[in-house]
Amino acid sequence: MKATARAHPNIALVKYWGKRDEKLILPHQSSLSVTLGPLSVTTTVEFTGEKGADQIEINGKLAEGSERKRVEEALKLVRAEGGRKLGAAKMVSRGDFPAAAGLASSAAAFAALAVAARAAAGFKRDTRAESILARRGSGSASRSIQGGFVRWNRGRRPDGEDSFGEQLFDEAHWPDLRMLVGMVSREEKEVKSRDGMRSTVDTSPYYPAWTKDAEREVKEIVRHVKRRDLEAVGELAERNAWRMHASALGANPPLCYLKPATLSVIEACRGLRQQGVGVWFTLDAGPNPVLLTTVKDEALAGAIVMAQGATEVVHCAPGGDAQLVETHLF
Ligand code: 2P0
Repeated sequence: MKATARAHPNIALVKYWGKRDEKLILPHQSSLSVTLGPLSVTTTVEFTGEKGADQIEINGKLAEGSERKRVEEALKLVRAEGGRKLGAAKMVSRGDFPAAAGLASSAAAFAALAVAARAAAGFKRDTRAESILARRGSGSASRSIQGGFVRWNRGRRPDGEDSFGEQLFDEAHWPDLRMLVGMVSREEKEVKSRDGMRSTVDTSPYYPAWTKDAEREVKEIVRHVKRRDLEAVGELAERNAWRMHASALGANPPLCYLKPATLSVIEACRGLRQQGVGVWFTLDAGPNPVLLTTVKDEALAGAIVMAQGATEVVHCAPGGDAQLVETHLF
């Protein structure tokens, strides 16, 4: 009745920004991401068989408010499938990277929770069911069940059963690809992704334009990733990130996730490219740029981010699948 899982976060190259169903977390568009190894979240879940409230601890603190509610909802879904006899759950989760700093910690967290909770309830591994459960916690988590390059299919069904992450290429497909997260800010962002995307859908006149290109862009990036064409991937990822941020800037009130240092890094990237260095950027809903490069140019790309005022650069490579591990957190 106890299981522990570890999952990596992911960074989208063609992004998800906006829900067509808030409760089931169904997106307006498909998206494609690469898994960020070695960063990870580890989660242990035990179903105690007893009555009472779930006990939920995240990064050393008892979870409260909306964070607690989201975990409770996910556990409830597992109980609905596995039966009431499972009882209350105890969950302890720990990440090895800063939460809410623009890195999608919720993606790794809900992916690890989905794998651990289903295993603790006695289910065999099933990446589709795990991805759907993870999605109910946080949309991007549907892309962290499998490693490498994962497409979250938009799906058409109102019940969301066709909206899950699907691995297209595993982590061995492009082992020298590097994603460098430039920590230009460690502050929690003022507007969380969930609220930001809702406001963009509801108030930005640019939102329909943003969704219009999405399915085509996913198809296009799959072709570029297949050929391991960094220039084509980089150009498309940059354009897609700018358009996502443009749709958010068009919201009322406007949503600007960028800081001056974000733009400095972006400018520096462009400068490096003019000197023949292969480096592009993408951005999540936060100020920390993620540079896309390869081993060859990794050191130079990292140095330029530090020179623009980053406090740290986190070096990532394509990571593997979410896995069950033997060492429990309690
Ligand atoms: C993505 N982001 O595709 C996009 C790009 C941020 C910018 O998915 O409301 O934490 O829990 O589904 O998944 C972050 O949003 O939002 C995100 P919910 P989530 O990675």
